[in-house]
Amino acid sequence: MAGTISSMTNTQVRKCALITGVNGMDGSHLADLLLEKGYEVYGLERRTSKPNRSNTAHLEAHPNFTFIIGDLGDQNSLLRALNQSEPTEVYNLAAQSFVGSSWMIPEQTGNINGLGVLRMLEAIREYQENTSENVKFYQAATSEMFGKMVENPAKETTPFYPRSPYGVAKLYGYWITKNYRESYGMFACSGILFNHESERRGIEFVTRKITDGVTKIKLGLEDHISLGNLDSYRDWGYAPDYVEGMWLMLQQDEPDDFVLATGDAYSIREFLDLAFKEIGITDWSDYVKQDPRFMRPAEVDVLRGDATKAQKILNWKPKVNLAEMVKIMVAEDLKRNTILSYQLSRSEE
Ligand code: G4F
Repeated sequence: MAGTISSMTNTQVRKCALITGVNGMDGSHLADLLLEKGYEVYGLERRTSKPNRSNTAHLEAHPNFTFIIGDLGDQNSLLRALNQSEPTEVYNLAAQSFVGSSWMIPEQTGNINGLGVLRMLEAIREYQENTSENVKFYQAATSEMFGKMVENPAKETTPFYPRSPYGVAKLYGYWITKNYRESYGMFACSGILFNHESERRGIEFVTRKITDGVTKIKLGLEDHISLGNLDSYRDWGYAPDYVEGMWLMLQQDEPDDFVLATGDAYSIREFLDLAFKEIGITDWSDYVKQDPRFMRPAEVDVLRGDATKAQKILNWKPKVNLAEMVKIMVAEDLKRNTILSYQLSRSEE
């Protein structure tokens, strides 16, 4: 049974969120935001021998935050999580989130990113039937569904053309969310988010790989960064701005789908320019090697979004621009890698 926030009065509406994928970049930023807003927050994490809580360690002692074990691959665990947390809002952010790996594990990607959404929707449907409670549902859809970009910039009405098993699976998640909204009247929304990054981004993604790499080069820990295609373009925003958009979608009177994007696309080369500039290097050609291992069987060359609808209806706008975000990410990686460098030098003494 869910607890109550001690400061809640009888007239206040209970605000309680269940976040799947809470240990990821978006999940952890969203948990921070909702706790600040006075929510009770439950974070679903998979059972592993050692959970990766590098983004959520600071929440362990928070009085209004609770971890729950569960898995999008296990229907009963989702219903149990709903019964335990009694949420008013569910944010489904758990996924096999790395596009590059989706060619190696296409079946698992389809199972979690596609059928996992169905399992959560079914669990919510059953929970609502059993309790007569209404639960609002957010599905983390993605600009990867646009893939080959039939229209540039892409908006909510742009036809989809996914280019990876990841994008195809996410498209199922998007459509099943829409279908449950239309079939059962559920308050279910998809946020079609273009790339968004932060200092909490996993190291396998290109932005964080670069900011981590340049700081290691500065500290003499590495002499180059190995990358794949440098000529793709992405519309990169700052993740804390984007989780606010997720929350706004669930505060509307009617459920709907929204694109969140900055409207500007930059190449990997331009990202490299900005990151190397932060450590005082203008010509990075000697520090970057192209490695075929990081090339993809099918590439999404350009992603650029049009968030006019979100701006009009949600009053949502990104606050942090790319150069500011790169500055934040490089500064954080520099701090972390300076500690690492110190620890390495101590262990060698
Ligand atoms: O950072 P990436 O791996 O992100 P990608 O594939 O755009 O996916 C991210 O954004 C999606 C939203 O559009 C999300 F749905 C998804 O979950 C994830 O958050 O790659 C960005 C670009 C690609 O074109 C890739 O080919 O960078 C290129 N790239 C070049 N070298 C590299 C590398 N990507 C990675 N991960 N590693 C490289 O060494």
